Amino acid sequence: MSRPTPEQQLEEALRRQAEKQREREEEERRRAVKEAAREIGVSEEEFDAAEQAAIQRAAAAEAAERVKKQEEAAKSAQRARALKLGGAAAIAASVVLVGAVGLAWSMSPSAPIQEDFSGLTSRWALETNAETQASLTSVTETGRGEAAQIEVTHFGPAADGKYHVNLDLTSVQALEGLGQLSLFAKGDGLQTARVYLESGGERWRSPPMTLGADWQQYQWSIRDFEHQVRGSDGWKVVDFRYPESGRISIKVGHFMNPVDATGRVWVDDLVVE
Ligand SMILES: [Ca+2]
Repeated sequence: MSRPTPEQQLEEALRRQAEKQREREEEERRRAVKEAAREIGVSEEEFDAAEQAAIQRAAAAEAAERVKKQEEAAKSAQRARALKLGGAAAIAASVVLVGAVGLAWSMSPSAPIQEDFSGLTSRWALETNAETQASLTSVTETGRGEAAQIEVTHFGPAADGKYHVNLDLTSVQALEGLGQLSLFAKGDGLQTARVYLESGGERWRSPPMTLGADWQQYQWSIRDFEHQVRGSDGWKVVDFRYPESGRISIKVGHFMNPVDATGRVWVDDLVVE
């Protein structure tokens, strides 16, 4: 092999210089993300673990994309979804390259949540303050199968004047990447209910459901929920951000219904996707 020309040597030097520059930039970006993560309380171990998870997720997303491509005969809805996944895989891959863990976290949507309220009491629990009387019953409704019925016979204010009747999904749900929440509801006597997503000192509150005598579907973007943080003097509305996880709570107490109201609220088919 002949000796490289000065032009070839220059080209090689430039190529190496560009590569080093790229490596420096990637390292710099990774350090910046790590610093940002530390500022929001993510430890180095958590950061490294999340980065590893992001690499694995990107590999899984690419594998899923390959399978998707082999199923080109799918319907148009499935094709649209495959495109979406393809985009996510590409972004996840580039995100891993720069070590942008924060972005990678948002690239891993949780499994959709679908609750049809069958076998109600194994997953849902009614929670009230001590002064209030209410009950939870599984009822069979035409066309809906089992549904949850909340009956309030007495709202009793606690010392702070508040009263609550909450139907809680007892396990914490992964909510990352989920953007829509819908459920069916109706009411008799009680006119309003809301859905809350609760996570420690943070919660997300849905707009009100104004309940009618007939089943109606309520559907919101999670973006329409009010993000609140608990401070020393109660809950405060803060800038919106999406929840990563939380407990789903359907509430009919104070703030929703007057203290002298009594009646029933039925809910069914809750979906978060
Ligand atoms: Ca049902």
